[in-house]
Amino acid sequence: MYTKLWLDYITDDNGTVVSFNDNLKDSPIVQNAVNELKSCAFLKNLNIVLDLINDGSLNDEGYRISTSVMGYKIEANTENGLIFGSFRFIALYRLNDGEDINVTEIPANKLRMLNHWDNMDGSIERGYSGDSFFFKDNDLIINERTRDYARILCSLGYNGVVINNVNVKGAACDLINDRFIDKVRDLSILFSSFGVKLYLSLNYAAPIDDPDVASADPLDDKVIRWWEKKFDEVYASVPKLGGFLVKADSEGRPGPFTYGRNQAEGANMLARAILRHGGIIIWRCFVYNCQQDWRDLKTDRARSAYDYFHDLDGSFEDNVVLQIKNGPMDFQIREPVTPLFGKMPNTNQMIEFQIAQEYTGQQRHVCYLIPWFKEVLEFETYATDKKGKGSRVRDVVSGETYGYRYSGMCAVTNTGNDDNWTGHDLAAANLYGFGRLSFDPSLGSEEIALEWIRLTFGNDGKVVNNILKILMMSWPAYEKYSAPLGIGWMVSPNQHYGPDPDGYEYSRWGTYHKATCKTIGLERNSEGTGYATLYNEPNASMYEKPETTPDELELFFHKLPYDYKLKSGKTVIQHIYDTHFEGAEDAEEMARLWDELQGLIDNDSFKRVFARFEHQVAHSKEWRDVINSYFYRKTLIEDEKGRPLY
Ligand code: GCW
Repeated sequence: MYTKLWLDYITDDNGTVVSFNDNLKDSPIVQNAVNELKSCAFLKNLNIVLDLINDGSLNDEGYRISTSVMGYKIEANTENGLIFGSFRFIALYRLNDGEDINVTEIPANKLRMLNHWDNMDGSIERGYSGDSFFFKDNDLIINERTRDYARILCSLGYNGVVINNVNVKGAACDLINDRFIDKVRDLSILFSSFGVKLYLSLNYAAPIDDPDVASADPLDDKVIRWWEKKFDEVYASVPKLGGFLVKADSEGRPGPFTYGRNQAEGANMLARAILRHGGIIIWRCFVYNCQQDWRDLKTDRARSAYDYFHDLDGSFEDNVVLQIKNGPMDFQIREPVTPLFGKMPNTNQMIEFQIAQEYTGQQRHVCYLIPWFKEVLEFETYATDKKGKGSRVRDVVSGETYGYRYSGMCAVTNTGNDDNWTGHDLAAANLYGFGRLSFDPSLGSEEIALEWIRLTFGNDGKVVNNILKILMMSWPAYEKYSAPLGIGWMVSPNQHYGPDPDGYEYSRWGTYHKATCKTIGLERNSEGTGYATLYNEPNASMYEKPETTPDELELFFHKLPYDYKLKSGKTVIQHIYDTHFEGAEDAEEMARLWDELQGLIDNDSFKRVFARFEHQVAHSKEWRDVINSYFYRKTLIEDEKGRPLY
């Protein structure tokens, strides 16, 4: 039986009385909110009022929670606001031990989404928590677990979910056909009764299979009419559908390039066809040449999203949102921020993160990613032509900088049908944290971690302290023992797990570190590939020279000799040795902190994480040794501290 994560509090009747406006009595959303409040074991004999009001400042999904002698009141402009507020009330009540609660919370981002890479056969691309709980044997499943998942999303304020892989294959093509449409409708109704919109990934090439069309050219009338008719049919059955996510011209997926059209022409064709139904098209910018030759020194994969999209600013329809990965490569442990943020004033954008730990330990290593996401969101883009106040990444993607119509944050999710949902029990902190962060990017990563720990493991001081320490050490530790200084990609090909310094070096993916016996790195400044120049000033100048580039990104931007002195005072090679020894020690320290919790937390959870740490400790040593040996053998430079190298 699967766990209920932080929603593990259901009781038959807690004696709480919930009252609400008469006209809400048939609302499934309010019904779900009331059920939650009345069946939460922590809320004994309370009086709670749910009140629909008209207060412009609360927007569509915000809420106000207040306390008086009469009890508690949750107010919102919409039913969605009421249910988000109800779940939040439960969390706050538990965290504050029943003290007075007086808060007003309004989500900063319009779109707060999870993307599933679930396939209809039940497998999950880059899934590390078992199989899909949406799909099995080419069928769509709706059961108690689906409902619990909707509760989990709602409890964090997520308001959108894409249930199928962006690489749309096989039976998934039928999700918009008669075969599955009734189930898709049922699922959309279930999710919307928890304030969450359902979205699907779509196969851009679908009309090719219709013999009367046999094309996917976005400017072909037949193709246009095919999509119009398709969306009419889909929305007639599934009126609550949010829209579609599209991966086109990427890693073998078809797209407008096949027909000599650009990305805007492709996206707009779909956007116009879906407009009358109120749907949106989320168009991914993960477009790059994946047939590169490692000898080609001109093509730089890091530039590609920018090169394909930047000049199209202003030419996308208003119901298109560009979904852009946080970094220019692909979810590595460290990358600079994608330079498109803050450079497209007239095109809706949202940011895509990955909480599935594809490159960050695959949910076998603990890696709390929220501190990393915070750094990205706080990055100052020095946006040009800004219309609003701020220009940090989080201002851009919240729509503040440019007043985007649609924008926000999404993450490739880390969930599956494992009993604990996320494979590693501590990976649930990323599912929790990403939801909270997309609701309120001003929250601190420690603050979020503390909430999650207390709601999951209780308030014991040692438990809270040790898990907090583990979480906060985990991302830096992983960075220390894996690929150094922003270089990325030193992983086993395809699998992306475990050290393999040359695993991607001579491949077609455009992911090179170019290590020789003298230097490492690829020059990306104005004399190199020019990538650094794509940023607004002063970022472009900062990345232009090694002396001003932050240490942690030094090898992303520059080709440097191993004895180059970093700002830390260490040489590149000594930094590599030191961090790799340290990282493996950190893994041991985290395991030790966990061991201290035996008897203080649920034993099953203790044992599961204990086993993962046994692996992590051993695997971090393997990382340390493989990386250190690689560089020692290349350079023959000894460790200053005399530690053995092989
Ligand atoms: O990092 C790559 C992954 C692919 C993924 C792709 C993408 C869904 O290895 O598995 O495909 O990114 O983001 O589209």
